[in-house]
Amino acid sequence: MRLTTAQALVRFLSRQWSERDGVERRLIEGCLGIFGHGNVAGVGQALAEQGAGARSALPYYLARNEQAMVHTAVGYARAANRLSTFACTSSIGPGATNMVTGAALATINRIPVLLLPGDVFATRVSAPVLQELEDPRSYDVTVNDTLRPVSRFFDRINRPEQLPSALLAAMRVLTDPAETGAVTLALPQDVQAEAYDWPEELFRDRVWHVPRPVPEPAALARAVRAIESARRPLIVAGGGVKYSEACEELRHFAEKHGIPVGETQAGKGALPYDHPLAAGAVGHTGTAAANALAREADLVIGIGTRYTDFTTASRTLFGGARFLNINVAAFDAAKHAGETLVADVKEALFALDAAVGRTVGAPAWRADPEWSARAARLAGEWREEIARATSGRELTQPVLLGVVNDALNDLPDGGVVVNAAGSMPGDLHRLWRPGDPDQYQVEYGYSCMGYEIAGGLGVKLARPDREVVVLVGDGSYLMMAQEIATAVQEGVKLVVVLVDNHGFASIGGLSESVGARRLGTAYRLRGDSGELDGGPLPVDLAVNAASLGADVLTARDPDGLRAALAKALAARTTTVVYVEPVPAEGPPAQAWWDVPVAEVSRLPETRAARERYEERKRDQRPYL
Ligand SMILES: Cc1ncc(C[n+]2csc(CCOP(=O)(O)OP(=O)(O)O)c2C)c(N)n1
Ligand SMILES: [Mg+2]
Repeated sequence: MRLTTAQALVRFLSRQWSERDGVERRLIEGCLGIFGHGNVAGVGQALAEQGAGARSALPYYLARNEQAMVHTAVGYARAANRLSTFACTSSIGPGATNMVTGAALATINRIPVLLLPGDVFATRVSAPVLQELEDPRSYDVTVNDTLRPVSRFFDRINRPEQLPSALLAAMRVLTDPAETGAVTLALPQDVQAEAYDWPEELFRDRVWHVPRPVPEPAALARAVRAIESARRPLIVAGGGVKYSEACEELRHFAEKHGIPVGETQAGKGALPYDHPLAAGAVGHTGTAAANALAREADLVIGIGTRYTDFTTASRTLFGGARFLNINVAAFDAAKHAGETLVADVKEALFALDAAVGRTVGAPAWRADPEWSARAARLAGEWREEIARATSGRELTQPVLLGVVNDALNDLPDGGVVVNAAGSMPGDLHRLWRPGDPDQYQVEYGYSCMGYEIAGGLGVKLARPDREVVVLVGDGSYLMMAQEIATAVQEGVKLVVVLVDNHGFASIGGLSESVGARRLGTAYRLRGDSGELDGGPLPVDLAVNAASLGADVLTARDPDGLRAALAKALAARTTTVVYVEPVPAEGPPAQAWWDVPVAEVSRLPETRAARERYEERKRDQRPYL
């Protein structure tokens, strides 16, 4: 079949399917894109020729910023439990490098996205083409090489003949739960337009079976021994539990053996929040309950977690525990010198269910009953803390989150909450009561300002059946608000709660705690002193949101927020609820986080911060 490379690519992508547990889905749901000379005549022409409307084989979506379109693809893929994603086409040069941040976010969070940056001429006849980076040491270096370290698979298609094998490799990595992340196929602009005679076989429907690897028997036996020799085990549930759709199995396993469960950001919602064994968030942004258990546990069973420094409180949290790590990726399973069980989470829990406590002659194994009872008591106390922190007459941030939480939990569909950076993720981790595992979509692997609205758009594309509420700080909003226009264009309805505290509350607090005087963390005019300490900025974000095509409501107190949310949730079009919360401290951090403080300074507050830092640093230990 004679087609251009780009036409062949588009044709191929529209015929890829993923399958898990017998359910088939489109693997590449559509193509987000911004055109320039590096992709308009190739991929752009190919999309146009196949008819890129909503009902076409590969629907096309115009986004506003290439970074944002990768966020949208991530939001979509994450809400689809990594079984389906989007392709992102960009021009060469800045369009391509704009995707680097999105690619890093995808790869760090282990979320599949397919990136198709244009690239400079393979023939080099017109070099240097507009936007080409010239490296005097080598002509085969291009700006797209910045995508290599943030991609789990990267290839440059310098000849049409290279396309089939690159496509097959790309699909394999996208659908491999252990390897997945950003996958990049860089497409030189001349090659995109070049015709070639492709085998028909390339374009047949292809099903990529997303595997559920089962545990190796010997590793399973070791895991069983580790569990049966523990008295005070604690499960740390990560995103892998949700991606594997193993929340029911987790609940069953925890209940059967009386094991309390702490959750990471990605794993939050794995257990119902009011389950007696749900200790809630664990780590630096964790609950007093989960963290107390973490300090005393003798075995930490990490399930589908990669143990970031927030989870381990920079390796100060888990007291004398040993680790048993259940993970589909050997890399993550091997962390903290743990006993490793490399397997799909659902399969691993299934195998453990059959094996733990079945040793002939031994009584069915359970955690120390006092431990389980203590966990239930602590979890109950934390639920009271949540109720305290989220109620009140003033619209503080915790109260705001409580109001949004209640509004979503009252919906028949449960809704989805989306957030990524600033002071909200920590409060959300500690205080949010997820109605079900699909409700909580906080991106905290890259904690990328600007993800919120663009990612929320992707979540809504994946879950049109649910109301999607995006929580966004003013700092994040100012970095990447423009995808509101994309949501309006697509008729994709979002509710955006814009939390304007006139700067960086999170980093402001952090700055003060490390002796950095809150420099550059409040939005103020440059004042007479020459510092950024003048009056408030005359910037009206509510008007800004309206200018992008959203309906805008303003809320000033908890009742006003309830009313505005009810209206926004009932609306058919994208609605922004603008809020200026009353400054207030949420519950204090229940565990440390390592942010190194200046070792010498003329500032007394820095020296005091350094003293505190050195004290806390003493608790840090490698887990060996
Ligand atoms: C792209 C990016 N740049 C910088 C940071 C570092 N950072 C983390 S939170 C934050 C401030 C966020 O401000 P805002 O969205 O207003 O939330 P707030 O802290 O006020 O709740 C910054 C600068 C980041 N996470 N992402
Ligand atoms: Mg802010």
